[in-house]
Amino acid sequence: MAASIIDGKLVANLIKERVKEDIQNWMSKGNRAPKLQVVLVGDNPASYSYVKSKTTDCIEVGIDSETLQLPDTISDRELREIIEGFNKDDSIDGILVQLPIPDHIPPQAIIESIDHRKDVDGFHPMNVGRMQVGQPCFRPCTPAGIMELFNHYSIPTKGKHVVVVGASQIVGTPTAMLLSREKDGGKSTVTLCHRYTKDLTKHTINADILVVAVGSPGLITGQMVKEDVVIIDVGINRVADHENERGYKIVGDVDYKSVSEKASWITPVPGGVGPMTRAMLMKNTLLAAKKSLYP
Ligand code: BQF
Repeated sequence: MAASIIDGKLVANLIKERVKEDIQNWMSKGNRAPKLQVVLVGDNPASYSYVKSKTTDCIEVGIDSETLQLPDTISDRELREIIEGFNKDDSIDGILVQLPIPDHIPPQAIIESIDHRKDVDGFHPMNVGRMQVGQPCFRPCTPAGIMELFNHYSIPTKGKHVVVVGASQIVGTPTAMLLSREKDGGKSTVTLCHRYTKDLTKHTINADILVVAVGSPGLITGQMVKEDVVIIDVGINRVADHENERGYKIVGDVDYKSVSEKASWITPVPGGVGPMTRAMLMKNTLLAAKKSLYP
């Protein structure tokens, strides 16, 4: 049986539509528009295009946004001073530093310099810690988007065996956390695999739900999964494709052809998890403006 498609683009549009209505409602009560301050350091073309798409989303839903572009020669201290200025600026609700940042700047110090009440990416230790203990917090956008997909398609997670491949701070680890949690979580049994995992198939073959976020094109093949598995493919990889006019195409970490023959549900790449990440940023920015998480 061929897998049903988890249409992230469609669900993201629904979420953005809801955020847009919420913002109109919020503003009709005399509040100003939410504002997102984006910081882009250096000239990584992928980062530039991610920022561009986020600011387009802002316009679509009615969030004011400003992007500060900084040279990659900026120092760690200068960048932190700029962020501290944004922390103090009452006209700014959310602050987003587009990652990755240049190698000479330690990202953790930058993340921690953002006021956790404006941390719409949900990477600040205050938000990470509060998420673990089930307190209101900004949830990181990709894991939160994945949870929304299960919710929208009524895909049960309770008591399921979820295998997460990739233990990154931004995707794998918080996804495993949210899925394993009882309160507002997936209530799943979670296995978290990473680069040191021996015999990956031994784990993936047991997954009821498989989340893959490693950045390795086609890593997961049909032989590595069981029949009716639910596949969440977070990978975004550029591979050469001469049939495409750009000379490349974007593929996930899952070999779509062989895996979709066995899966019950699968996220496509593009158009699966990626659009959800963007939609959840809009949701977090509205939450930041309402100051409901941290009154
Ligand atoms: C899609 C990101 C790696 C490193 C830094 C839609 C996005 C991607 C794909 C997107 C990502 C990945 C973002 C699709 C934001 C997700 O249709 O498949 C949207 O914009 N993303 C980012 O800001 O920084 C990254 C991945």
